[in-house]
Amino acid sequence: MSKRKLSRKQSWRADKIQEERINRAKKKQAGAELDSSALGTPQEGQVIACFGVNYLVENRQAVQVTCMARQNLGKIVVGDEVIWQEIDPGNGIITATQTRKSLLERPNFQGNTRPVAANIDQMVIVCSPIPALQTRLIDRYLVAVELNNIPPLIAVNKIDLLDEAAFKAIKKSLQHYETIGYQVLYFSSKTQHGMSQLESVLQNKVSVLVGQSGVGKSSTVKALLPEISIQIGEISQASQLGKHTTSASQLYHLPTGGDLIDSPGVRDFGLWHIPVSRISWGFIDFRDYLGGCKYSNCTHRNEPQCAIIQAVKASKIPEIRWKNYCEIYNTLEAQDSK
Ligand SMILES: Nc1nc2c(ncn2[C@@H]2O[C@H](COP(=O)(O)OP(=O)(O)OP(=O)(O)O)[C@@H](O)[C@H]2O)c(=O)[nH]1
Ligand SMILES: [Mg+2]
Ligand SMILES: [Zn+2]
Repeated sequence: MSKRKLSRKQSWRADKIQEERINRAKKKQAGAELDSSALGTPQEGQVIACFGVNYLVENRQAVQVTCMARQNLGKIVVGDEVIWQEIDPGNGIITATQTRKSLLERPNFQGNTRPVAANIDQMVIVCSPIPALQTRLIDRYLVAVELNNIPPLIAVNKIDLLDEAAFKAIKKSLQHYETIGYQVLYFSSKTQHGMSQLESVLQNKVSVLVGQSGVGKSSTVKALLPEISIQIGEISQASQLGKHTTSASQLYHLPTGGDLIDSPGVRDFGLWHIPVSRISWGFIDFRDYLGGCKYSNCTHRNEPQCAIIQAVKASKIPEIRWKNYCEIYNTLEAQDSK
């Protein structure tokens, strides 16, 4: 490529960037100042994705528009029902948010909470044999949803990777969750085995897929909606972990009715926003024993005559659940004392 050509291209690009900046600034001003009469009629819509300060909003006719939001509306998330008004075709501004039926939040590093998805009916905790299944992470998610009253279910993907013995071992490690009332599903988004059962529990509900990076959340969405384009990542050969492929949550409509929200994978799920004394309530199998300890302020870790520890010793509660509880408690306690 000649030098002259390159510089023309460069100057064209600089002009383009400048033009985009001016447009963006104009729109930003519009967001802050546009009086309602300059905007289209207010209409209802649902936020289906968020990209920084831009939102993808779908109106009731399933038409998608890119919106900004008026200031002071607070954080808007996927699943939010909003009122928006058109600025010009394809672009609009969110002018109000509707009351949320439910809200999934996660803590940020400053110790505050950050909303993740709104109006969800259930949380699907996706796990897999690779990256390895961690009951520690499952229990953290369960505490969060139990204290938020969002029903969870556990979905084990990639069962095509398991031989009979390995499948039995995974089933055994999750048996207790079924005993205490959680639904556990096994499927493969690759071979489609078990997908119809998953499809039926997702039907007519708004569900969010959560879990470690690389367990196959986006692959599961793709298996249910083959026509969509969605990014699927690889598993690192070295660490056997995912590579954090999905960077923003997105909502998809299921052909069978209901919505499915794909979310970015996590390394861990912090619970710093929850008071330590509430953790035991998040372990639903502990509830029958709470109140039966010798000390009313028992933390159920090492106190004498603790009803939870006794239940563990009597094999009524699996030791791993109690260990995961202690681990969460200790982490939160260490955090609180900082
Ligand atoms: N063998 C097998 N591999 C699968 C299956 N489902 C997904 N994978 C693979 O797992 C890898 C990760 O899949 P993704 O769908 O990107 O995982 P994710 O959970 O969305 O990951 P993040 O977006 O990073 O959170 C890809 O290489 C997929 O091909 C399955 O059922 N069987
Ligand atoms: Mg993904
Ligand atoms: Zn106790």
